[in-house]
Amino acid sequence: MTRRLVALAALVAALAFGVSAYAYQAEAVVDGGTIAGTVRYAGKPPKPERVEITKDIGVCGAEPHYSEALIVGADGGIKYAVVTLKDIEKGEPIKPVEVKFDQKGCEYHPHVIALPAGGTVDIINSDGILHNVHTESKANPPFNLAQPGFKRLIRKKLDKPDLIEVSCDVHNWMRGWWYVAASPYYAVTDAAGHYTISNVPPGTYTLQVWQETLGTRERKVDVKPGKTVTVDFELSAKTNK
Ligand SMILES: [Cu+2]
Repeated sequence: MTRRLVALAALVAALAFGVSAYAYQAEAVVDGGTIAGTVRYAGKPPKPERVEITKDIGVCGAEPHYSEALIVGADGGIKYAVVTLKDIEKGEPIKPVEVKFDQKGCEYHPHVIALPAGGTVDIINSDGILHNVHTESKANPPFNLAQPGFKRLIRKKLDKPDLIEVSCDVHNWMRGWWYVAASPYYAVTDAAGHYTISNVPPGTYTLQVWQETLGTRERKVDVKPGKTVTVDFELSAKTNK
């Protein structure tokens, strides 16, 4: 491909993922504000589905497994949704973050991680048996790496914003997600569905929530100097887009 075509392909990939084509710029944040809220499931939450363990029962079957694709708490809060400021152009610098992604009991812990572009994932094998780490990335190079029991750590740096599904070809029930954000303004919801994004430069932005089975949803948010603004999301299968 010519250089122009490569650049065009990168732009198309960026637009497809929903990030803007401009580069994020670091600048000192004066009188930043906070965005906080809850991501909830609208309606009656589905029952967690039991996952059948068919292999390496001694290690993988020690605890019962349930699908983590949609975890709804007692008050409707959704765990593992990712909230980002989609169109922020400037703000606090991106730090070289390292995030742990552990394979334990033949499950990923945690099920969803988020990190900024340029961050590193520490892929840990706590099980001492063979796993393989198979990524379906779009902007970053995909990989499919065996991680035998003796290989405790694989480190992978992710340079570009991306949304990456991770699976294991040895244990076909293992599923996880890596959300690589374009800025340091991102959060993963906790078990109650709460998130907080702080030190945001005052201004108006598009706040996006993503959940692996319910899709994405956006809200405009106006961040005032030194204040906290509350933005809640209600997601259902119907809000999927
Ligand atoms: Cu595995």
